Amino acid sequence: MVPTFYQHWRHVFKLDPDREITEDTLESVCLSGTDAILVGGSSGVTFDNTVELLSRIRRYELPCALELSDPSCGVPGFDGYFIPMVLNAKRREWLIGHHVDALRDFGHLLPWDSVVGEAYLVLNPGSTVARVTEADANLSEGDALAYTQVADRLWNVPVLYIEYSGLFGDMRLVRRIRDELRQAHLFYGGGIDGPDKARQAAEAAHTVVVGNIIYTDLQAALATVHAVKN
Ligand code: 1GP
Repeated sequence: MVPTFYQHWRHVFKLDPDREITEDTLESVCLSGTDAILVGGSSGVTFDNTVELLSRIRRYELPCALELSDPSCGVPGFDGYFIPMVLNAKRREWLIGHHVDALRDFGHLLPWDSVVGEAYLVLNPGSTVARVTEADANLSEGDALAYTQVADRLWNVPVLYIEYSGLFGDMRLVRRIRDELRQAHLFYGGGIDGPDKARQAAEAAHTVVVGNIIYTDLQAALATVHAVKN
């Protein structure tokens, strides 16, 4: 059975274990009415900073999931685990290699009832994730839709994540991608800096992920919750 714990999430805040967050900010984020916290980052994530962030988030009642891209950061105790696979990575290990290495050693330890495969399509060439994975992020619409079909129809991946990290994406394209899906759940993240963009993203994707603005403009970040959920 594929886990379904994320399927009702409309709004998610993404927290990076490698970035400082004050208790006050964390409290505001966790009590904001968002559906869940997603923990993850493209660089500087360690077991220790992940444990520390999880233990702080656990003071609140909302669900908390980990995007697990490095097995050495596999902290137990999250409500769910997303395993990213970067569809358009030129470095093959980010599509499949790291996963095989990790499962060879740790496959028997994973809580499979709460593990979800997450196909990433990276569409901002300037993002850290694009640099790290050497993603071919300058895709035509036809390419993006073809990747979507591969993930959704050939591989039956439960979550497709359209990742524009740091840049607000093309919502018309995101909507086209959503309309193409037969079974996958669509996450969108990137460049949401307030309620207007949050609303647009909510009209295009099933789940809206808000990250960086938490650290630079908390009030704008908090306003995205209402915009998405109402
Ligand atoms: C990053 O998609 C998330 O992985 C959110 O993007 O930081 O640009 O909000 P932002």
